[in-house]
Amino acid sequence: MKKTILLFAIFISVFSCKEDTTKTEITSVSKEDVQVFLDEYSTTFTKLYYDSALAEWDANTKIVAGDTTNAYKVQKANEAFAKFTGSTDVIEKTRKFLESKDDLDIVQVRQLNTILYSAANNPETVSDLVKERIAAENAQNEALFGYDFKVNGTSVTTGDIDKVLRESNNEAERLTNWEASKNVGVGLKDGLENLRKLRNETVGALGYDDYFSYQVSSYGMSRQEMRDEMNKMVKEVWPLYRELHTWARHELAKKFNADVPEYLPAHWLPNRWGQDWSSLVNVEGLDIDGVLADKDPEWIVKEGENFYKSIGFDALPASFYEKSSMYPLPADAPYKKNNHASAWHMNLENDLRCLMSVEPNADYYETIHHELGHIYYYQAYTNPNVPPLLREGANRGYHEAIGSLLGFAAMQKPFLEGKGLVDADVKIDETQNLLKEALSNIVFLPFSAGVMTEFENALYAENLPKDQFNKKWWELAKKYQGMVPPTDRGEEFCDAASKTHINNDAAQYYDYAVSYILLFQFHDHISKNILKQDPHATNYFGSKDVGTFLRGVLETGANNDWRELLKQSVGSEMSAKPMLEYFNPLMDYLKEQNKGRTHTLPETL
Ligand code: X8Z
Ligand code: ZN
Repeated sequence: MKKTILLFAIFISVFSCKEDTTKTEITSVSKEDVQVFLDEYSTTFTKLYYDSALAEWDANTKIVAGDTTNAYKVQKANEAFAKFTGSTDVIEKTRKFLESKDDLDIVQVRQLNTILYSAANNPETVSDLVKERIAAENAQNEALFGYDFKVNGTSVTTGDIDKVLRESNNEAERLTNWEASKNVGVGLKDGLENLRKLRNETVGALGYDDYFSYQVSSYGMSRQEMRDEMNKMVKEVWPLYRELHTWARHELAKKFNADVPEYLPAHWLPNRWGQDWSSLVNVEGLDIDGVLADKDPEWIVKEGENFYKSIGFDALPASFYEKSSMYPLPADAPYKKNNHASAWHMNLENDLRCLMSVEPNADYYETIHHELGHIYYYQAYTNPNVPPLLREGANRGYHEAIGSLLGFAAMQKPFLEGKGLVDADVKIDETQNLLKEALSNIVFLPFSAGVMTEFENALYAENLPKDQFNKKWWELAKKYQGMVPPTDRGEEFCDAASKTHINNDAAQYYDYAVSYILLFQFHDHISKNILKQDPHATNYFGSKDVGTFLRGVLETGANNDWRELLKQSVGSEMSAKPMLEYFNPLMDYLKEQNKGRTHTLPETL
């Protein structure tokens, strides 16, 4: 996740200590009055935001068992941020100003709406609940990232577990590692139930039905509209997913010398949640893991930056390298850090940081591009035309799409060839390559738009009982992913909570589904209209035209409506069409492979 939103979501009125235009009775509203209010608000907001980010940064990069210093600092900083953003005085003034919205500039109106959106997460009227939520969020984060993963009694990193799941042919070893990866959920279940209540109750105070509806509202959509949109996406990719599922069942049964199972056992898949199966295929001549294995992690980071520089973006500021936390801690380090990649816009200015655990493999090659996409998005909208309150993506899905787009492009053969990472003379099997891409991009949608979205909808909006958390999770995994647990997983477990976002990026995972759809829309446009290359074989490297196009999308931040921006930039509405078109050539191959095989997933969802 990117960190801006998370912090936006967490807030004193220092207005009261100023001699203030904001306190006076508003009779007629002028743009100037509103601007004074917005400027004052933004100054305080930015300062408190930075304090919060600094405290959060420390709490996520050095988690010491039993140490309460970080928790205390996070609590203080986030309470100050909450008190300010949720102040009743701010809410009343903002609402009053919005009554005259027709007389204001659109950018002013959008800032006022952002103020109300932040306020809804932290209303002063329920300040005790807000404080309780801040404490609970921090405790959950510590329990998640301070957790000591153990395999056969030995501490391991999540990177170690991921490697086993990607590479091991030993089913018993896979099972032990998979189970070890889920044990973290056990200690998170009570916390998740408590957070569900606190999140729902805090946003409820300003009229939101539930926390899911609150998070979705930032797209200008209702809960049901988002669910419908997600459902539509899954339906659109379903025929292809169904073929991939059938293919994978047979492929994996062969690998493990087992009968073909009706559903995919979760520990057979090369990812803790079954969200990415791409490492099932190794494309000869395009072995990125092989190429990267002997590189330093630093090299991978620099390669990511070089790509962005090549299309016309600036070098990263020196402070990025000084302040980021890029590499994994050893398994026996006396403290832990957040092991899930994130990008931070610390002060909504130029303090930009990544928190990662980069290792030299294809997953991290993709992830460094993803995180740098957030960083370059931050940098692009940090300009005088975008006020601090609108220094966000056009929507959260856009923010996730940009870096994933460049990560995707940096895996295509002409790109790798141009960099000398693969041999130009080697012919690769295009179908296998497309299959590998589908195992990442298509396979992700039933998980993101289906399992994650429907689980969080049930959790927040349908009051899913605690003694059904695990049952629901696995029902959804079976329905959408065709995946089942290796053994019965009772309610003593909370497997959903092994996924970072369930704990600390709540009710937002559809952002990633949106981002994959947008990615293919952007990629289609760039390939066909800018590079004039086949979307399956592009080389973005060095193209200033690609950089100019992307900058145009990024530099306006949240000044505009995201739907309009999409129409302006790629000329169409949000649509899975480019994605489906991209993978269409794979259907024939998969049907041929699956001839005579039984499909265990229904034809339509
Ligand atoms: O969480 C992330 C990013 C956070 S900035 C690394 N992603 C999702 C995940 O890991 O589940 C990227 C794609 C999906
Ligand atoms: Zn991200």
